[in-house]
Amino acid sequence: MRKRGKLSLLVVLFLFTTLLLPILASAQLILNEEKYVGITYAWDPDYDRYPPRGKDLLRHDCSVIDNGEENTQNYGGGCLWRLGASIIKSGLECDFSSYNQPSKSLGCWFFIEDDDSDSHDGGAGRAVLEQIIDSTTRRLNVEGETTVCDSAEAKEQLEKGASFFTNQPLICLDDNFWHLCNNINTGTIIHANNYIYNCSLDDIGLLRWQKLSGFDLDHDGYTDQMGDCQDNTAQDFYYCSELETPEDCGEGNVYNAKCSICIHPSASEICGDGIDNDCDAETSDDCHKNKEACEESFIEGVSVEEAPPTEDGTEPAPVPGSYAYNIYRESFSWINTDDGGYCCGYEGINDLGVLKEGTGEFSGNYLCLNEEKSLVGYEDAVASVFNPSEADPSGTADRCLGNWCWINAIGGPPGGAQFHIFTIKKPDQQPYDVVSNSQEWFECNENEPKTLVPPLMAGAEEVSYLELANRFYCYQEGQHWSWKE
Ligand SMILES: [Ca+2]
Ligand SMILES: [Ca+2]
Ligand SMILES: [Ca+2]
Ligand SMILES: [Ca+2]
Repeated sequence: MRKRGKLSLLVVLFLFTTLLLPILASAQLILNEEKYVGITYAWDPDYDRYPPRGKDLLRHDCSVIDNGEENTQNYGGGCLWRLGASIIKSGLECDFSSYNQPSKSLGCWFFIEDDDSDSHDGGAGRAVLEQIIDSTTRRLNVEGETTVCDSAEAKEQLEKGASFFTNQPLICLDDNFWHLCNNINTGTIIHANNYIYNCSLDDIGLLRWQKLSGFDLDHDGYTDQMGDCQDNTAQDFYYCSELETPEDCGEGNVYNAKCSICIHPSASEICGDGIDNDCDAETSDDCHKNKEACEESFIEGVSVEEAPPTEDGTEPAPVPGSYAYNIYRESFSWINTDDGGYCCGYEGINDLGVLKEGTGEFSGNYLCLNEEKSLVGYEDAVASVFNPSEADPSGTADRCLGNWCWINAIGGPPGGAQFHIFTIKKPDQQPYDVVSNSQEWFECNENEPKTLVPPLMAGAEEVSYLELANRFYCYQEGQHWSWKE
């Protein structure tokens, strides 16, 4: 690797780690991890605390409190059990020890402790999937068998469905855990029954698990109604089931990109795989119509400050920056053309010797070459065209990324390609030469004129281009169409 290449790689790495990672991170889906294996709700019927409606569930962690002690201190309250917590309490007649793991059937454990003066008794049941307990009065819905110890009240509560209340909502998910929405984890999402629930504040400032409209069958965080253009996992390849979250897809992983969980509006476009990876037709899957994907370069995001104002006056959403990729995971060289552009090198060996007219900032007549000498013959004196200067105010520079280069006929700095012969050596094909008359490239083959077309510009710095052009003759030399001086 050349020194300049190393330096620019370091610069890119520096930018990536310091500036870009936070931008990328904001695009990621944040799953709610605040989860509990069970809820205990305690009350004391002897003290007329039944039913406990209207009392907030206490959200302290039962797992860190001595067995049995918490309930006598928290009549009418409750607490949350972490996975694997010790929940065998002295005085309980039933064995609740297996309840420190999530249920094997869909649903989440809910305990009711009848905390009266005789003994710690109570019962356990399984709340249904999508059961929510929050500041709205909702009935507890228990499915299947309940386990009850010496407490008709607990049984009644579990089976008839009592109402409970909390300002920090809990919801029972597909993973059979209760997930907590609080002030710290607003913005997190979770899946239940292929719906998305979002922990957020409602319009009167109460925390809610809010159900988003539409389905999210592939669990990528986007419902069909939020712009997921591929949500149907039924068409997925077998290996896609190993991907649990969109982060598992990996940046620019061409193999995983075919899975529906990796196809959504925050995904990066990978040109050439036949998939609209980011559900946006503007970022083309055609590598000759997608500059960033051709070059594998970073697309700048839009900050809140830069974002255009919204119609309804709400805060505009920032657009995170992202990379674009191509299926070969290689950087190719790009120019704009009248029909969009062309990605030199994307077609592999077929791109050797491709000629295109660049437009706009890429104006000029360009030849697509690879610096590999087994593919392109050239003199060492002109090797610098494969390592062009980065800053070229004239806009006529040669353009290289990786081994592939667009070489401008005008001859970009420092040496310039004009009047130098390049031999296109495609495997299994007759080699031929290409030379620039300082304006345009000319191939030497049976269809081309025998002498080089003189350029319109007579010359520069006491060099006569006309004279130079006149020196070149095209003829067949054995199996090689050659320009000769
Ligand atoms: Ca989806
Ligand atoms: Ca999807
Ligand atoms: Ca694509
Ligand atoms: Ca796209």
